[in-house]
Amino acid sequence: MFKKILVANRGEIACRIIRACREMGIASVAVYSEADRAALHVQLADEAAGIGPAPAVDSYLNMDRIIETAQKRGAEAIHPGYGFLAENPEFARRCEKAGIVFIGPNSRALELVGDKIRARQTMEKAGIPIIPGMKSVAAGIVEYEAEARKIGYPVMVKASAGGGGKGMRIVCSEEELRAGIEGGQREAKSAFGDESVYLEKYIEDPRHVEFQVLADNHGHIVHLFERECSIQRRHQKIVEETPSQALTPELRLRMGETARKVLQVSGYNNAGTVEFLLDRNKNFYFLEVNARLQVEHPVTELTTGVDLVQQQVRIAAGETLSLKQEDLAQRGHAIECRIYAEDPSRNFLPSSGRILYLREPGGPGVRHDGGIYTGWEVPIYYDPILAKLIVWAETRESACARMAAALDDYVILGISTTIPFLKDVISHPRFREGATTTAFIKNHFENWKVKEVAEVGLTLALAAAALDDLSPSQKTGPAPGSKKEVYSPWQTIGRWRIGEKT
Ligand code: MV4
Repeated sequence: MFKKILVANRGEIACRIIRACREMGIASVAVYSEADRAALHVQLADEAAGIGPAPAVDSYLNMDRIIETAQKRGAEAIHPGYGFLAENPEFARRCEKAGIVFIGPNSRALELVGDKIRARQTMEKAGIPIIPGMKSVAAGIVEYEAEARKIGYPVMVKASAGGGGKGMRIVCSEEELRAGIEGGQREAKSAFGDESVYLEKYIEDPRHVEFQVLADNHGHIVHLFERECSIQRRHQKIVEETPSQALTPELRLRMGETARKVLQVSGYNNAGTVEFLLDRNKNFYFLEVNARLQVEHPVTELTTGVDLVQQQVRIAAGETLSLKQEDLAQRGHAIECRIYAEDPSRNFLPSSGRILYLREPGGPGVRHDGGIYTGWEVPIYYDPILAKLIVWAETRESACARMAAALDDYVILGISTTIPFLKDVISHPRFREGATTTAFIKNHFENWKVKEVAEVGLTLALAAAALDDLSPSQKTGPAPGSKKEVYSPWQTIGRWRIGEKT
């Protein structure tokens, strides 16, 4: 087993990985940019090393600097987390060359799954269901027109180097095709430096169901069931859960076996996620492989009891999978809410600044994966994810209730967050019914605004607390309009969770 691991990431996921290392008796090295000197992951790790200026290209994406730091500090392996260098085949190859273990798939598998067209070819040959459409790039518009006619409108333009919705266009008729292709090519070129696009049949209002898979370096592959990730906004996931309400035991079995086969034919190792689209008639289609530990991995951990980060480390160290498919089962229900530093009342505008007060929820079945603390200033340079709130309960209904209560119990003051928005999503009748498709947010939460009263109450309390010099023992007199004799902002902040919002 490794003695020391460098964690090439920041925020909540770096903290998550550092904690796994500690539990396994492995020393951790955090890396940080100039904007992250005071970040939580730096405080949690056994060692920390500065790797450059705030912009990610100068720090968290600086491959040479990170590999050099690992060598200097004597780390035998690098965990990339998600984002940044996590799915970069060049980084994996450079690690391999430098004699450092990349905790993730081998560079050849990363290359294959990163190329959507090649992946589609591979999957089709293996008999894995793919969305009807092209399996190579066309030479020009005439060929695209012929292909689109064969597929039948509406079609979808997709970037071969893509993923996450970039370069995607829906095209409903031949008149729109040229503009769709050219727009997709332009976007793909600027986002990935590769303008290759292809066409697929457009599937209306699908569900996004993904399977967690683990593959060791000795040919053993297991899946750890699904995650339902349909609640998204502009390809940004907001709420994830498992099990999916859309699957029957029989469908789950078939999709799980398909997911294992996807990894097998890709020559894949370590943790991966196989994404499927599920149409209205419950046909499923392979979409892509996410070759990383995913943001939403905790819901799988809570329902299967498997620590996915520890599994990744063991696999990377060459151990044989100790898990057997027939021993794995889902128990209960888990839901995750992503807490972003964004203002949901202002079109999810990123919000930066100092966290003046943080109270994390707790209690049975409540897990908080965060990268924040009171007094920390949220930098503007990176993905605005602050933390994840994950709950587990025996049934979906009780998990919803637990999540609603935990969100009410969660206070972050000083910056705007998605917490109030998440409360409304979780309490929405359609969500409670499990009617979660990719159109859910668009259909029910367009132009959502935070409720006036609640906002004013907490802002007042915050202002009063600040005037109070953050001293909980002091009283400041009655709040404007309050019937109470004495007013304590701390009581207001404290009562926030039970809904007494003045
Ligand atoms: C699709 C689709 C409909 N038809 N492909 C979006 C991200 C990328 N991974 C694939 N995506 C989609 N591909 C066809 N042929 C609809 C989406 C899609 C979507 C997929 C998963 C989760 C949320 C989504 C939101 C909008 C569109």
